[in-house]
Amino acid sequence: MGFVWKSLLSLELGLALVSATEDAGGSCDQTVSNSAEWPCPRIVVLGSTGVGKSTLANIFLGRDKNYEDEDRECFNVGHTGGNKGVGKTRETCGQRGYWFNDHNKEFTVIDTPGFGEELDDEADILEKLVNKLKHDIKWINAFVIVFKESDTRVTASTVRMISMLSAMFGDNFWNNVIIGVTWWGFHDQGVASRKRKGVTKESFIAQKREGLLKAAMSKSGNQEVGRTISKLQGVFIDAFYNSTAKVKPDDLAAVEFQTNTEELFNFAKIKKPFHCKDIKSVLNELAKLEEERRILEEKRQELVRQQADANGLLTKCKEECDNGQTTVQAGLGAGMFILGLLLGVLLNVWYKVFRDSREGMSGDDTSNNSGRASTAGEKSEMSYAA
Ligand SMILES: Nc1nc2c(ncn2[C@@H]2O[C@H](COP(=O)(O)OP(=O)(O)O)[C@@H](O)[C@H]2O)c(=O)[nH]1
Ligand SMILES: [Mg+2]
Repeated sequence: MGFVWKSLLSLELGLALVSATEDAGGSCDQTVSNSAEWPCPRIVVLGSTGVGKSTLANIFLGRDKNYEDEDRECFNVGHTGGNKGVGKTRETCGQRGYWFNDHNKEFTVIDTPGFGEELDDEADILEKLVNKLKHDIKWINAFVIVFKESDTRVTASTVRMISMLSAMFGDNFWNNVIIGVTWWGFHDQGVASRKRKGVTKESFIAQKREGLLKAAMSKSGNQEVGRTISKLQGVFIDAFYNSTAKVKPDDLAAVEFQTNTEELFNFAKIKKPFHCKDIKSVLNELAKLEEERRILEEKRQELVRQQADANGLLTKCKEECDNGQTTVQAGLGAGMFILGLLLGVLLNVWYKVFRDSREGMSGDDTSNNSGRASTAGEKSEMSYAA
């Protein structure tokens, strides 16, 4: 009897544990039909070009970070896709392997192109991605949306990418999303540089959640999606960290590398696989985005035109003002000259009149003076006479 109770109790505990784990039945559960081909957990790396998706995929597989695949574009770091520029992987490919070469941890990683950047062949790239996920891989445990440490804001290309992801995968996709941060060095220099800038893991993830939330909510009115995004987990991985080097136990870089990569693997392992069957073609979304882009471009051009007009008016006005100033200055100069002349003439005339009148007066004065002299002469003569 006691044995039965114990068994029931452990069964109950087991069930309680299963229901406590939100995504019980993660990894390859019985619904996954192609686990022999693509072992679980399955991890897709998504993100803009150059953030380090292929590098991450390679190090997860225990390959060199600069691994080169001769046969295909994916997994080549900084790959030149055709003749269209560096870092433009245009294919989506899966690769089965062992997590950091640990043969107890089989898994699949899917490397994707960096979309969301208005490439001329974007529609083609996206259709390939959709087809690969929908018809070949079919079930995914984790979508890692990758950002670089230096991505201090959520760029237009990221918003574009999220819009497309939301449209393609639908609301449930967000349950399998984790934020992956690359270039996040834990060496002294990296730590000091972030400290100087006031950037912490928490502030970085909060900012990314906010950006993703805005972009996703512009496509979905589902409040549950909002709640999921605002709780998205983040892992910080420096792909350039040498995980094979011998390390001291208190080495921050080693501890962080170990913890974060483990966290990602466990996230993928416990997540109920997302079935890619409902993933929609993105051609409609692309057309919509293209239309939005065209309208924005028109507005931009109109603004540029208005600015050019305003600049023209300003220049013209300035010229006229300058000309006006010159005319006024010239007028003033001429006026002053004429005034000077007039004054000169007037002074001259006044001087002449003054001199003439003085001269006239001096003539009278002489006679007066002689008169006064004769009076004095008369007086002396009179006194002598007296
Ligand atoms: N320092 C540093 N460089 C990285 C890191 N991850 C990737 N890179 C470099 O970033 C460039 C682009 O990487 P890649 O994996 O091709 O980016 P993708 O376009 O997202 O696949 C390459 O030159 C990589 O060597 C990282 O964690 N730290
Ligand atoms: Mg790549």
